[in-house]
Amino acid sequence: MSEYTPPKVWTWEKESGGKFASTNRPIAGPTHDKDLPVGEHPLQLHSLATPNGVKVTVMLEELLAAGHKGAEYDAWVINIGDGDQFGSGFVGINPNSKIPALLDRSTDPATRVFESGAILMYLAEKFGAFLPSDGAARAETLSWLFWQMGSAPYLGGGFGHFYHYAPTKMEYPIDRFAMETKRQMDVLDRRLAESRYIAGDDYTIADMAIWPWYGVLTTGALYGDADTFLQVHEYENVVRWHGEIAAREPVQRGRKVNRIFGPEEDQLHERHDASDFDLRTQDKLSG
Ligand SMILES: N[C@@H](CCC(=O)N[C@@H](CS)C(=O)NCC(=O)O)C(=O)O
Repeated sequence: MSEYTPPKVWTWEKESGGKFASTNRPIAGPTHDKDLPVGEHPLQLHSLATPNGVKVTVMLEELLAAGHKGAEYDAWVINIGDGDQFGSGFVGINPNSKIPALLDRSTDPATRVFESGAILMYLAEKFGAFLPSDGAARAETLSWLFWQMGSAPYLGGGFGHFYHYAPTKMEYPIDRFAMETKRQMDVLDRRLAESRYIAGDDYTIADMAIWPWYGVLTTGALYGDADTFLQVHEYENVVRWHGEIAAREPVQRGRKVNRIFGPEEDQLHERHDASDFDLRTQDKLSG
């Protein structure tokens, strides 16, 4: 690796290269005016089926499957590759310009919620589901929910970025973040050796937050050959837990919402009604 001597003052002079070079900027705020669309349901989700987006669509599908009719929602695509996250309407509901973001129009005025962990908590509290109401069980669930929020940037922004997306491969950051990712997987593996779900006997928002990152990592679907590189099959309890959650029908539905990549039958770009899963996936629309 060639040595880099930082100048006294950092300046934004050139694109850094790599997959996200065109959207990365050192400033916040909107780049263009664009209103968000509004559907007929109280809950308006603006998102994409990345791991952070999938957490919320899985939660909404789980709530609906559990009979919470008030969880009906419209899901709209924010294509982060095209810079939709910098439109004025989206920045209005998430000043941090990242998916997912939710607008709850059942309150007056409407409530905006951003950060996937905050959205999961908001929905869990609104419907009284998937988050124990008090005591040690609630503390355990929130501890693991916030563990995910603090840990996943090392997996995604650290390991995934330098191992898979960075334009040149550098040993130092790959080594550092591979070590941290394996440590985190071991944390989960030991926890899941002692309990069925992350927070105990019950399936909670902690599982929904952690599964799309660390569960899906065991399948080889994240970051090229990362599953082999990190020998993820060794985390047997995480593999067991991943499979159990992957088999849930609401999870299978939630994973398709706002997906604009992968097999056409798994892509439901917008979701406005439960029947959309049968009628409006991309294979049906293009066939
Ligand atoms: N901590 C945030 C992270 C959200 C996040 O990083 N979203 C990514 C996609 S997974 C994004 O919108 N990136 C667009 C960008 O950085 O411009 C959360 O959990 O909601």
